[in-house]
Amino acid sequence: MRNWKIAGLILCILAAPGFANLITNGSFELGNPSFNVYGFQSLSAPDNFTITGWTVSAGSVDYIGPYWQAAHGQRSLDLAGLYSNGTIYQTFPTTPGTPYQVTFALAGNPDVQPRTTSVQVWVSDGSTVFDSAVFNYTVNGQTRTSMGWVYVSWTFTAQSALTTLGFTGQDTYNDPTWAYSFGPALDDVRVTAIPEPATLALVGLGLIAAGFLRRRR
Ligand SMILES: [Ca+2]
Repeated sequence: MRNWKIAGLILCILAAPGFANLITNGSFELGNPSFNVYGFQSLSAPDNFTITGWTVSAGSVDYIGPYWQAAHGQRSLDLAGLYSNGTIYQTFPTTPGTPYQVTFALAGNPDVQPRTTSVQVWVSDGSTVFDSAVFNYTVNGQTRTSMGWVYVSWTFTAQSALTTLGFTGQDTYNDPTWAYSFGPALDDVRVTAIPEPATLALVGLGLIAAGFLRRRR
C-alpha cells in the first residue's frame, strides 16, 4: 500500500508543472521604483529595469504604489502613464501548439469618470503579434481605495518556444491638461498551460492512489 501512496505523490508532482504560473512578478510587487509623494512613478519607454521581469516598450505607464488599492499585494499599474498610453510586456518559455490561459485583474484609473477604458492583451512569437483581444472596463463610482478590480481571462495557443505577452493601454480620454494619463489598471497577471485531459487524469489517479492508503490505515 505504501507504494500506491508514493506513486500517487509522484504522479501529482509530475503533473504539477502544468498548473504553474509562467509569469515572473505578475503582481508587480518586485522592482525598484522611486514613488513620488502621491505614491506612484511614471515610467517612459524604454524601461526594462524598474519593474522586475517586465519591459515598458512604448509610451508611458504608471507604476502604482500607495496611490491606489492593488488587486493583489501593494503594487499595480496604470497603462496610461504621463501624457501617453503605454505598453508593457514579458517573454517566457512555451510549447508550440499548447493552449495557455491568461488571467489578470482589471480596473481603471478612477480619477476621471464616468468613462470606459480599454486594454489590449496580445501575444507575439518574437516577430509577429499572432493573437490579441481587447477588454473594456467601465469606471463609474470607483475610488482609489475601492478600485472595483475584476478578474478576466483569455486563451491563446503558443506558436514558438518563447512567447511574449503584452498589455497595451487603449484609453481614448484626452484630458485638456494631462492628455492620455488616465488608463486601464492592471495587476496579478498569470499564465498557465491549459492541462490536457491526460494530465488531469494523472492528477486524479495520483490523488486517488495517495488517498487510498490514508483510508485503509
Ligand atoms: Ca500587485
